Amino acid sequence: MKTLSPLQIERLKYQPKLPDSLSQGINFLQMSEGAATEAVRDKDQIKDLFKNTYGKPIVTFSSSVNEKKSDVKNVGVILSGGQAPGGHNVIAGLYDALKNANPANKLYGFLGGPSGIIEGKYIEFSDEFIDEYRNTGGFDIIGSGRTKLETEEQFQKSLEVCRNLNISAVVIIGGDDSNTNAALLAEWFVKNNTGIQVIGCPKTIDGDLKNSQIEISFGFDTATKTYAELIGNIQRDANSAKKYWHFIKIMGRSASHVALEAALQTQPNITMISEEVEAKNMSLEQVVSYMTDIIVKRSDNGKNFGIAVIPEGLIEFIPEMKSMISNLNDIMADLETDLSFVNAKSIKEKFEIVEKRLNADNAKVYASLPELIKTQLLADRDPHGNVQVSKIETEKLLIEMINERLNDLKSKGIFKGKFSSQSHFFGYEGRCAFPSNFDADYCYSLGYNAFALINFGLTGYLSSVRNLTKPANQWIAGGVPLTMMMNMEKRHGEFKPVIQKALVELDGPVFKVLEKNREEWALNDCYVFPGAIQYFGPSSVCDITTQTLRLERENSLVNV
Ligand code: FBP
Repeated sequence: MKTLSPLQIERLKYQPKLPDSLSQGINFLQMSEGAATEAVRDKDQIKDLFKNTYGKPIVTFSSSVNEKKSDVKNVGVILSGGQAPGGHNVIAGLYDALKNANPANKLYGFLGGPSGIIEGKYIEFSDEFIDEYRNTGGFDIIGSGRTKLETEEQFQKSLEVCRNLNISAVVIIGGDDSNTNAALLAEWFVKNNTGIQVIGCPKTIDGDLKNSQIEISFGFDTATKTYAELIGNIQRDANSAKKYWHFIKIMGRSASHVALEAALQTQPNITMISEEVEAKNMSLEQVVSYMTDIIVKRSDNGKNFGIAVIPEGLIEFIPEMKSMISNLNDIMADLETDLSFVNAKSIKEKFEIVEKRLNADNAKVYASLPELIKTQLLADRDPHGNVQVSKIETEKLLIEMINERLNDLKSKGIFKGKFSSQSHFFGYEGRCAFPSNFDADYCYSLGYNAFALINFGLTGYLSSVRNLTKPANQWIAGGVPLTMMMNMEKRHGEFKPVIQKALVELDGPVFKVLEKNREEWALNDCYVFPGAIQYFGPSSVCDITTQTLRLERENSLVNV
């Protein structure tokens, strides 16, 4: 028998909130359509690749007094990519909507991510099964995976599996790469007249799947609050012991939204933002100088301690590293099958092979790195051809380089203090936390809304719930065509259609808060201690959104 924690028992009873438009029931909805849409970039190429699903309008739902009955439907759902708090509630919302539309409808969950639909591994959901997972973190309800859906053979197999189960719609819950899969599958299903619809749901703690219609991806709220709690705790420890510099790397594969949000919530002494490093063309040496300078100044004020927040993706945004990693990604695609590399007798031999293949400038950068980092850079790429930045210990690289720099300054009599460091990586700690009230409500609404999109016969759409800084009943439910978010990018050495990532905007309101305050935060101790996420209690504590969402919505010109 499973033992449940007291919090889990209480959370199972929580009834997530829905927008008013959806709460009248799934059969009492009407849909309004906006104008035709265009891809965010590379319009002609995207239009050509998505002949059947390109250019569809944005849609919005409102409640209706007229009942819209629909045929019995079987739907399949896939959790794809990294875990994000609230995934279980997306499935619960989808299930409740589907059963609300017609109790004879069925929901199947494909196991282990997109590979589940190819291999025909699935379960059928029941009330009892779903009820065990309501408002819980994790993706363990059906598991997740990072298999890329892109080949004709994979599409054919998916079709066979859907036909066997009489599935007429598939919901893919994922980030930018997973929703690229959703767009490709939707297009293929239409092109081949299968009658099977595909709907995406915006998931990722990284917060980089957003635009005017997708205000935030789910999981960002809970994950950033979890990291902010941990950073706050470490700040209190640092401020008590006054003996360590803590270097904290925070998850977020490319964009720095997670690090930025956690920094606004806690006000650490140093926050690096990858997008700024790239825009200012800062070299690794300059990044080290910037951080060392703050450490020396604090030490001059008698403070040999502090907190530095480093986004996980930083290494890929330092221009010389970016160029080297991109060159490395291309050659790794070949080296994975090159026997001289695969069977190399030592790691040093692998370094030599890589340095010979990289162009001269990139080889120099690669050769200058510590062995630990050189080895980590050779780790397997993810199925989308990306280097796995979570495996690169940038925080340790920076500590090593700063230490060297401080020793040099010490020998010249410039640095007179002490430097003792601790390194941390906060990532997996936040991805499966109990969803905050915001994520519990948002995810449930996204899932519920996904079925509304299915019921109106749409395909190639992302479930969209907007107006998120308002109470949930005022949220706006609808759908955004996936092709609207796409552009062409290089993957595995080839240009492919992908959903564009939303990076931190340096002229945006969120970054501006950091920019305005960071000098003060660097030298004075302005630490904020957010504490743990609260699920029960005053709304001023339990229902606050992230600062990112609040600042972006306050400054948004989009009229919702
Ligand atoms: P998604 O984009 O799939 O949501 O995953 C994001 C993420 O959590 C990143 O922040 C991190 O770099 C990566 O997943 C880690 O992946 P893995 O779980 O495969 O180690």
